[in-house]
Amino acid sequence: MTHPADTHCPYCALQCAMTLTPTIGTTDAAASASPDAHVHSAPVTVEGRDFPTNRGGLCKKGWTSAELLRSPSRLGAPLVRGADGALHEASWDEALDLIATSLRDIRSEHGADAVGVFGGGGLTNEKSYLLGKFARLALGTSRIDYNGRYCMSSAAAAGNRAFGVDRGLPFPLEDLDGADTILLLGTNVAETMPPFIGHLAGAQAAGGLVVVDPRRTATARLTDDGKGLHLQPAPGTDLPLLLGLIHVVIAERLVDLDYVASRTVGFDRVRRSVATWWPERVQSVTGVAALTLKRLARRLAAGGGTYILTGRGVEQHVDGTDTATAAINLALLLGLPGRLGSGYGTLTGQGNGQGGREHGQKCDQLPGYRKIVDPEARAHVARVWGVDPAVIPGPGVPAIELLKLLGVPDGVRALMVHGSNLVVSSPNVRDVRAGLERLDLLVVCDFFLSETAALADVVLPITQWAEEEGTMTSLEGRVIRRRRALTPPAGVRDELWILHELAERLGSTAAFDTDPAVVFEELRLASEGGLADYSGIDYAMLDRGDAAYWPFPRGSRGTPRLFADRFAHPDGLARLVPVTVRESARPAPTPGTDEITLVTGRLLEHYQSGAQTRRVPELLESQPEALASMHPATAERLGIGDGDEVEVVNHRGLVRCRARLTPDIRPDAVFLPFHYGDEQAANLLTSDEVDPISSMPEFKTNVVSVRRIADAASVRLPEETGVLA
Ligand SMILES: Nc1nc2c(c(=O)[nH]1)N[C@H]1C(S)=C(S)[C@@H](COP(=O)(O)OP(=O)(O)OC[C@H]3O[C@@H](n4cnc5c(=O)[nH]c(N)nc54)[C@H](O)[C@@H]3O)O[C@H]1N2
Ligand SMILES: Nc1nc2c(c(=O)[nH]1)N[C@H]1C(S)=C(S)[C@@H](COP(=O)(O)OP(=O)(O)OC[C@H]3O[C@@H](n4cnc5c(=O)[nH]c(N)nc54)[C@H](O)[C@@H]3O)O[C@H]1N2
Ligand code: SF4
Ligand SMILES: [Mo]
Repeated sequence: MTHPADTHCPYCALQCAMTLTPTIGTTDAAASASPDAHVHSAPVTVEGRDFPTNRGGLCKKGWTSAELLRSPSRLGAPLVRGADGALHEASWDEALDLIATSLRDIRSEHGADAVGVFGGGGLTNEKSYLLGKFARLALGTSRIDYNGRYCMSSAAAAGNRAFGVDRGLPFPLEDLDGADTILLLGTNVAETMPPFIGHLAGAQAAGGLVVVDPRRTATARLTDDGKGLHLQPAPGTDLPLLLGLIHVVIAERLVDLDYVASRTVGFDRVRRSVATWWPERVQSVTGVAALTLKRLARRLAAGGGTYILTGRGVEQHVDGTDTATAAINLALLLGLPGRLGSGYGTLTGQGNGQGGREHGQKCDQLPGYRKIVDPEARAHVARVWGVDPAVIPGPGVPAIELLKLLGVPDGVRALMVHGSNLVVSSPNVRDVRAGLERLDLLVVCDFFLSETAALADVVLPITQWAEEEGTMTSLEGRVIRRRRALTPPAGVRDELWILHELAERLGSTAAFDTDPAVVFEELRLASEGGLADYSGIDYAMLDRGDAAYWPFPRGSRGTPRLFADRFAHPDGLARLVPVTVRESARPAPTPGTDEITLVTGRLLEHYQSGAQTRRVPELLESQPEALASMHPATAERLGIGDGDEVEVVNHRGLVRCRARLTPDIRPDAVFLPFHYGDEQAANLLTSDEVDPISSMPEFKTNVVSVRRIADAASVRLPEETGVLA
């Protein structure tokens, strides 16, 4: 293949459009001649392409994404753990036969539910759909869930509860351009989706950009002109903050009463539930001044186009669903959802974080965002699959519960991992690692020997984005095409082919096609009539570049904007759901001790567990290690200097890293990115307590102590030692 391919970035949900042009032949010579060979070794060049989400722009990760195609650490053959305990290269037949034999043995000895599947929000729609079908039919297990549980589950639960449907942005991203006011709750888009900030420019110019984050992030700094607002509440206090905003909106009669009466139910109960959250009380809990709260409420109600958007900062908590619900209540009382030029949304994270949560990777779900317990849904999907509905297992368990079942009696004996480096990205990873080590069989499909793959019994090397066809659904709910630009290396395989081969070896009679176009045709049928209906979408229309927003029933033109006339509940009305602060839900630092709150999140240069971006030299060089960001006042109190080696520690674990002092974080918090593995994994410290509604773990606020490592001088870099001397 030598012609350019129009596709999208392999990483986040913004799905920036890019053109890949194969350079094989020319770059080989260039690479060997260059002293800086790795920079030129990508077999395709990457160019940003004009598209509504990115308008030609890409971030550093997108620009460098093609380097991984020929990374020296890319896996080129299946690996099987030998009697010596090490991984050795094997043929595809050997590896697949071994997996199928072990799975059959485990199933006959312990039952079908002894096999678990862990999927990912980075998989194409075709892969996620087929993986869900593979679990239910080829393995016969109910135990499938995925890493979107760590990502979108709280926002999804809140959206389903309020609106009856979960599409992250129920409007095209470009709608934000005309906004007067945008409230960003716990999202740092300037680092997590850099081209996104182009859509904030209008609100910024109008003085209406409001960022709520305990850190003064790159996004918060967009308000530095003094016209916008940065609210820096205590970590984990967004729920009281939002209840306070609702209190002011009601007290100052800013509620859109016509909208509330005609489009919602539940106002009275919400009104009662916020009665005691007067601004001064909110100030004492959150640290945000009562006057600021009032000013913000008035601005949000002022009209002229207001959007409220949430990110992981408010959602990844044990009360994340309720916090997202409070944000939705605020939006509904102001009459925003469904009104042209205003709205509420959540920013989906992973490349296919939206489509990946619609077609059956969730433990309680069938394709088309159908409920696995719904007899009609089962009958419909069973018809498409050509099976008796009774053979489709019932609901399984969400990710954290699945991981707690690893290697325990009556639990899971074998796990297949597709698209997650879960031993770095799950909460409380020490326990997760122990669980993976107890398994009889761990199979990981990946391009690299990630920290999780390194623990596997069998590792299967797969094609990367530029080598495969498929579809993704972006944060806008828009279905787009991933196109193949390159022939994959000889030793790797497409994941659809792997599922097909395994299903065959397991004796499944259901269809597991290897052609993504055929799988998509089946997905269309399976999703037909569901909430996430793709039945009217086909590859030809996507190849033309048509904007395909779901629901897209056959014969329709799709739905760029939801909720204009009705919400997705049977009566068409949105639900205002009263939520309350559960004081005991979150462990807080013990007063009088050195404990502070650990906040975790992302850096611009790295993606997720870092399995990919830590293998891109340019990205690794600019962020080579985890740094614990602390306020200088806190550091001084603890006797910690900039660059000192520290231990961040709690009863779960310990992270060794260096301190970075910055006034941009609250003095009661320390920030760690979660992009690093082994002893720098932030998730050694995070709790696997979950939100009771969404099963989202508490990633964002945990209690830790930070200590200077006494002999820090011996580990300082030479030049720094010089400065100190
Ligand atoms: N560079 C980069 N970009 C990415 C990713 C990546 O790994 N790296 N991952 C993608 C994915 S999967 C996702 S989900 C998105 C996530 O995108 P974001 O939601 O923007 O990312 P985070 O950094 O996890 O969290 C956002 C902010 O929440 C703040 N925060 C922490 N605790 C609290 C709190 O209690 N309240 C409030 N209000 N804020 C809090 C943090 O300080 C942080 O700045 O990014 C996507 N894009
Ligand atoms: N402390 C803390 N922890 C967090 C978060 C946080 O904010 N704080 N955020 C959470 C969030 S929002 C998320 S989304 C998770 C993400 O965390 P992970 O689930 O670990 O996601 P990735 O690091 O993207 O891992 C994806 C793996 O699959 C591989 N891969 C990529 N594409 C494919 C594919 O098509 N098929 C297969 N088989 N493999 C593929 C990659 O090489 C990589 O090894 O982390 C969560 N963990
Ligand atoms: S913002 Fe997201 S989609 Fe765009 S280039 Fe960066 S990682 Fe890729
Ligand atoms: Mo995510």
